[in-house]
Amino acid sequence: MRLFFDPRQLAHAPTQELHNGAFVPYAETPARAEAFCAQLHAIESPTDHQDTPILRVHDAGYIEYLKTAHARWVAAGRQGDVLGYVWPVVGRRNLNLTRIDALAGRYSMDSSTPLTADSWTSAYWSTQCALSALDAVLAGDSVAVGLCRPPGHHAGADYLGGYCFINQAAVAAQAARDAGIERVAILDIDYHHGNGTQDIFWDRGDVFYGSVHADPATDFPFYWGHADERGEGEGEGATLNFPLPQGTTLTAFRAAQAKALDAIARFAPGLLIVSFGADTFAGDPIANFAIQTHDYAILASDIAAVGLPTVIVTEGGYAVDALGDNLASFLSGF
Ligand code: OKP
Ligand code: ZN
Repeated sequence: MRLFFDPRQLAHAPTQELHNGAFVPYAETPARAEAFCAQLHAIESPTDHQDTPILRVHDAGYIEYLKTAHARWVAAGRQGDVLGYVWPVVGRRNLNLTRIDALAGRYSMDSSTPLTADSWTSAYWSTQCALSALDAVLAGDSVAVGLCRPPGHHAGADYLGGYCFINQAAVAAQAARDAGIERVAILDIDYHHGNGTQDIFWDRGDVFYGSVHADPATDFPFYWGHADERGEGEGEGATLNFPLPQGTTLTAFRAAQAKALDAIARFAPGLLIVSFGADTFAGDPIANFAIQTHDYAILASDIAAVGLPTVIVTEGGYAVDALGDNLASFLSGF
């Protein structure tokens, strides 16, 4: 199984995030990626696919913002990381404003995702890992892994949020479409709903999005991931959400994943992309499910049993000391 990681993914390192009204240490640390790598062998450097596949999914103005936001922040006399504080409420006009604080609101969905001078570089190489894993599978491997950090599933076409800047799963799915695969399915089993991935493919019938996650009535990102969200237009029925209550253990999680996998099998894709988050782990510090380390191998075997060529991209997982074991257990199921 080929695995891809680039050390430039470690550079992005915000110090704090706004959480429940206070600044707390940032949970999505470079140490997470070091934990992946400590446990895995023969990790390869990704191939550089440039910006083109990223721009197939993300808005050009948004990508320009990611590249320049920190320099604009410094030019405005600020210190520390870029963080917005005013958001255009849904329905406000899309004005062509240039002040950094206006842009920070325009291009984000939350206040938990500080942007540093290195965020673009780390997110860029995280995305190249997903694209390189896709290359391996397109060349005939049954499964390959992008060790993606920062993660991606909360990032939409023109917004960052939830520790995410570029949506690796979405960029890989679109690249697979562009390589001639007619239908692509994305299975998202991070603790949090992947609102960005859902938004990107909401009205499309060629990319299926199925997610098992904590009920957004109680958990981030709140405004997406409810069971009645099923896509629209040509995408109607190609989005499926399985929200579960806090405290969920393997049995209920596995049953929900089985429903998502049934729908994926019926969709008959040429490729499966798995957004894997280990924040469903019982010991995760910012999440509330109760999956055990050895459970991940079982969940992965169920996915492998569907028999689809599979690209795995990593999303969340914040119990750093257990992260390597949890990922290794998951990969062992393939
Ligand atoms: C990203 B991924 C925690 C506040 C909530 C956002 C959670 C993003 C999770 N301090 N912050 O889906 O694992
Ligand atoms: Zn998560």
